[in-house]
Amino acid sequence: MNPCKIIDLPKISDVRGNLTFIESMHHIPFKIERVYYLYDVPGDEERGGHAHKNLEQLIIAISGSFDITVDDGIESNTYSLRRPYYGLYIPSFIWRTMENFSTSSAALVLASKPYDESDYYRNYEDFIKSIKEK
Ligand code: T46
Repeated sequence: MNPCKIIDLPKISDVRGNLTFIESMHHIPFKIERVYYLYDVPGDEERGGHAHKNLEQLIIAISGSFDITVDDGIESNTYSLRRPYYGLYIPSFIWRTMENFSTSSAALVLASKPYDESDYYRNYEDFIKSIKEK
C-alpha cells in the first residue's frame, strides 16, 4: 500500500485573504527540523530522483504547481500539487521525482531531520536492493 498521502492543512479565510499554518505532530506526523524550498525551477527540469533512509517530509506547492511521482519499489503514483493548503507526506524509503514546474512555482519542504548526504539513496538499483533486504 502506498504510504504517501495528501494532508489537508487548515485554511483560515477572510476578506484579507487566506492563512494556512502547520504544527509539528499535529498536522504532520513528525517534528520539523529543517525547512527548504525549491524555486525558479525551469519547466523542463526534473528534481529529486532519490530516496531517503530515515527522512520524512511534507512537500507543499506554496506557489504555482508541479507533479511528484512517488515509488515504494512496488508501485508508483503521481500527485499534482497546485494549492498551498495541502501537501504530500512522504515517509522514508520512497523514491521521488518532481517535474512539470509551472512558471513562478515554489515547493516548500518541511523535513524531519537536518541535511545529511549519507541519508540519501541516489541510485535507483541501490534503493531497490535495500528494499528487498528490509
Ligand atoms: C527531496 C526533494 C524534494 C543542502 O546542502 N541542504 C539541503 O537541505 C538540501 C535539500 C540540499 N542541499 C544540497 C545538496 C546538493 O548539493 O543542495 C544540492 C541540491 O540538492 P538535491 O540535488 O538533493 O536537490 P533536489 O531538489 O533534487 O532534492 C531535494 C532534497 O534533496 C530531497 O530530499 O526530497 O528536494
